[in-house]
Amino acid sequence: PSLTSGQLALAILALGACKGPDGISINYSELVGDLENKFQAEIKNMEDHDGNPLTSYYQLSLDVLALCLFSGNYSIPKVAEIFKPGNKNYYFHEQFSVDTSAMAVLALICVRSKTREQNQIDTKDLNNIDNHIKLLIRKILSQKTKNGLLGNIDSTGEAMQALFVSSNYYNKNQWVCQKTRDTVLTDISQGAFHMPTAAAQILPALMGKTYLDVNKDSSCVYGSGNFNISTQDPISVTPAVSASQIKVNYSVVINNAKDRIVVSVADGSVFLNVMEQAQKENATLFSFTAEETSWGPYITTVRGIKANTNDRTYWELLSNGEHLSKGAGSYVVRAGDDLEVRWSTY
Ligand code: B12
Repeated sequence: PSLTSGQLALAILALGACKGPDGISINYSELVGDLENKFQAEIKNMEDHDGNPLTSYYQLSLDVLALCLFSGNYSIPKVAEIFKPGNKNYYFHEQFSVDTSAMAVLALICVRSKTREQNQIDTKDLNNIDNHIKLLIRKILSQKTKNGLLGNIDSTGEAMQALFVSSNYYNKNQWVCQKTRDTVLTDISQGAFHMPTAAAQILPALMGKTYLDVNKDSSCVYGSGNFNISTQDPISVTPAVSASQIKVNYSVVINNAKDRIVVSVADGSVFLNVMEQAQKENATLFSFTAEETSWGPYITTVRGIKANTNDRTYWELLSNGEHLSKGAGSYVVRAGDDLEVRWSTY
């Protein structure tokens, strides 16, 4: 009961992927039944709260993907309706989320091919789903960077999977897979994927696999010897914290009110260490709580104010006015940084 819909969906996908040759047999029907209920609860929440799911579209996509692969029930017209590319849930602060839409493409491709095989889909829904996929892929490709990344380094693996399974929806010359792959391989040796979740999200694409493969009868271990990405040891996966101290500015911003403090932390510290130090020095202004998640500590409350998916609020992390693409547990701060946690809507 404590799992969110997407966490359960991921667990089902993981169990499916681990079906070894000797076959641990798992009774999926109970798990899939639970997932159906959690997916319904997401839709109900959207109906009651201005289209906001309990979690996120990333998780709804995981739900549909797992239900599709593991023969669960879901309504195809509903899927066609909620996954419209213009939906606000594909955006955070008006920034298109490549991760979210990549996951949606995987789910839609699955629904399309499964139901088509079984002649279960009517032409209107099929056309809608086709159009959604086409538009989402176009938007993902529009987020391609000069060095071939799709969105940022942490969305690239999922976007690669989406592009693998949707090659009928774009022209070959719109994406040079090798360029993307080479940039990812270079970043591996620089420790970009030292977090298990980050590694798990990039690995399938590097193996030429996608989440649509998980219910195939493959063993967990692929043919040995053919997997040799990097022989180099990653350079410094966790930043070395040295004895010397640096000074950084830290502020909590709520609407137009800003409370600022200068704190001293050890060189090599991360954002979270700064928050802890500020809290130690002034618990009234700088108290916070964090929850451990698959990406590390997620800041849930600051000064008792709690993030809430129903009104799309959260604590945004910024440095020198820029939205960070790393979390509080991994962003290494530098002397003089202007760090900020800001009460925001996405
Ligand atoms: C949805 C989402 C959000 C939502 C979360 C609330 C919601 N409505 O669910 C919002 C928009 C609020 C959000 C905020 C942030 N996010 Co975000 N988010 C995602 C996304 C698209 C899906 C997460 C998910 O549902 N996973 C599936 C479920 C089953 O797994 P889960 O572990 O239970 O999911 C929870 C955590 O992932 C947590 N979460 C979401 N984002 C982040 C970021 C960090 C650093 C941490 C520790 C936790 C966390 O919220 C999820 C729901 O509870 C991922 C994309 C991805 N590739 O994973 C990015 C992603 C995880 N987010 C990212 C970032 C950077 C952030 C922010 C730090 C941005 C900022 N500058 O403020 C903040 C977090 C600040 C804080 N308070 O600690 C990066 C992390 C990269 C990294 N190397 O650390 C990702 C990978 C996106 C990307 N490609 O850059 N996020």
